[in-house]
Amino acid sequence: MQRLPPNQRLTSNFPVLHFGKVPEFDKGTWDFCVEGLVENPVTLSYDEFLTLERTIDVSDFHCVTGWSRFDNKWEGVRFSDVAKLVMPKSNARFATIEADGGYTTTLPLAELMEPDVLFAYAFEGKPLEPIHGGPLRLVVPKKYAYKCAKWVRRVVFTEKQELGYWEQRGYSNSADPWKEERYSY
Ligand SMILES: Nc1nc2c(c(=O)[nH]1)N[C@H]1C(S)=C(S)[C@@H](COP(=O)(O)O)O[C@H]1N2
Ligand SMILES: [Mo]
Repeated sequence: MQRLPPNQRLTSNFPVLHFGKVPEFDKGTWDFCVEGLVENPVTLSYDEFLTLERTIDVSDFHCVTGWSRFDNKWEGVRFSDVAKLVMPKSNARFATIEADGGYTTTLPLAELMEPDVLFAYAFEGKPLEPIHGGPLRLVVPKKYAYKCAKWVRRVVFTEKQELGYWEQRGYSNSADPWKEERYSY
């Protein structure tokens, strides 16, 4: 199978793409909250987050503007391991991921539970740089990268799907690069 999705071009550098400015990271006040339709909502400090089971996954990254980057080594915590901790209620179907600075994205839990979906705090063996989403970003390899929110602070489990920042602005909600789902019309 062709590894590069349709109409993408390969890049070997790592472009930086986001709106707004890179948030300051203060380890003393930073927290990660998981709430909504869960039995056991949690708020974790950065050090507490680091105690969760660690996973390394190498994956490809596809931006909807047309660049792709292969073999990115991410290290962090699987979404599914976070879900195990909070125990989603039976009516939870989606999650809204919220970042510092107001960026949001959402996905069905069925897709977030894939083993390659991580909340990543390290990249290529080093702490994730702030411009690439440090201290913590979501990585969803099977979707266009606007689903990969940088500077994640909060996850809310929901019954209905909300629309994320780009998804409200005409980008596809399903965002599958192999089907070239770039726009919502
Ligand atoms: N918080 C936040 N996360 C974001 C974005 C953003 O604007 N704000 N842009 C998304 C888009 S469109 C892309 S392509 C990737 C880019 O990640 P990079 O800057 O690490 O290459 O971040 C995604 N995550
Ligand atoms: Mo993007």
